Amino acid sequence: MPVVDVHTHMYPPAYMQLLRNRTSVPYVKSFPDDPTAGDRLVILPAEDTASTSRGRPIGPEYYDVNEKLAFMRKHHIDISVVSLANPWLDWLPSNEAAETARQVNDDVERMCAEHESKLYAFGTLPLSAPAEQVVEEIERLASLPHHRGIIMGTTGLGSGLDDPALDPIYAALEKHQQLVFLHPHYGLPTSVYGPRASDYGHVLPLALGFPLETTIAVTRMLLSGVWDRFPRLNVLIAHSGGTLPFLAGRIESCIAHDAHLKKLGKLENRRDVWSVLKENVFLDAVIYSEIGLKAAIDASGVDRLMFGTDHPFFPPLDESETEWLSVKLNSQAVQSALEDEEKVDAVMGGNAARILRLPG
Ligand code: 5CU
Repeated sequence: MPVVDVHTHMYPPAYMQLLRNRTSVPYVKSFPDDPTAGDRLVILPAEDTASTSRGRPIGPEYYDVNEKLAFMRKHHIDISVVSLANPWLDWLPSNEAAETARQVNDDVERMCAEHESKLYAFGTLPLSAPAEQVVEEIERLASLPHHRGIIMGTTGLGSGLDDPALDPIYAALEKHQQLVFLHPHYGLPTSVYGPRASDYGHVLPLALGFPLETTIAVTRMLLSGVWDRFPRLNVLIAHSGGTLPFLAGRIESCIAHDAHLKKLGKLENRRDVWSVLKENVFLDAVIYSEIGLKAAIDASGVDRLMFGTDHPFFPPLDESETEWLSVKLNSQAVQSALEDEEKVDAVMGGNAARILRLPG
């Protein structure tokens, strides 16, 4: 059974150039006040401040395919399904988005073809472009031999994933059976982290902002009836579903007790969160502990869970460490949550091979 990493990012060369040409988030640059820090990648809304949390170091592990392959060898990963890292193309002017998406997706398709049977990809969409152009790229991606779906964030066309203007895009994704890898980026408003937020590095936005952003986005999709209108739309939710497996019961209870929804007749004939979790949702196993992973397994089923690393994010702070702690925590969580070797193999790669049509 292959070991497959479904949550692993890159910034292909065409995208790196765009980041290097920019001076506002997202951008890559070195800072004259800290010449020893080298190039820094500044992508998160909360990290563009002159503090210890200003971006993170960026090196070839973010853009060089040889670094990806070396990481895979070191961690015994046979196949990686790479995706563009956040914030994707969300920030591009509308008139540049479609052409840039084609260039980035073609760069990645070429890279996968050069490493046959080792690299596959989730494509990226020009979400700031008109919906017809987004649909065109979905159709084009469906014909690229190494692409297995698309990655996107939680903002959709600018108003979130419950926006009815997304319906043609959901329809195209459903029609072409393109799996949506849903990934956070924006977190929560920085005010919730308080006046001492910069004392705490990136912990609050990454540990809590990311998963809550994802949970809110998926709940809005559910409340707006996306899965009632598109019952075959499949979503791979990052970080084991944010907090969705843990909060699903509370979400359902709040819906069942909501007088406003009842008055609008929205409590009848709707798909509940449990059925969506078991029929439309896939979860990665990027949660770093057995407890969170067990909740994900209980919510969606062991056959819908897929191993991931989040490489190149979360590298070891001590460069002498060879095996990455972040990877070890995720693979140990799979082992201890499941014990049964067949199920472990399924989560580590068998499920991904089946779901994403990868060499088994
Ligand atoms: O460390 C981070 O900021 C990130 C990020 O931005 N995106 C991601 O996928 N993981 C970690």
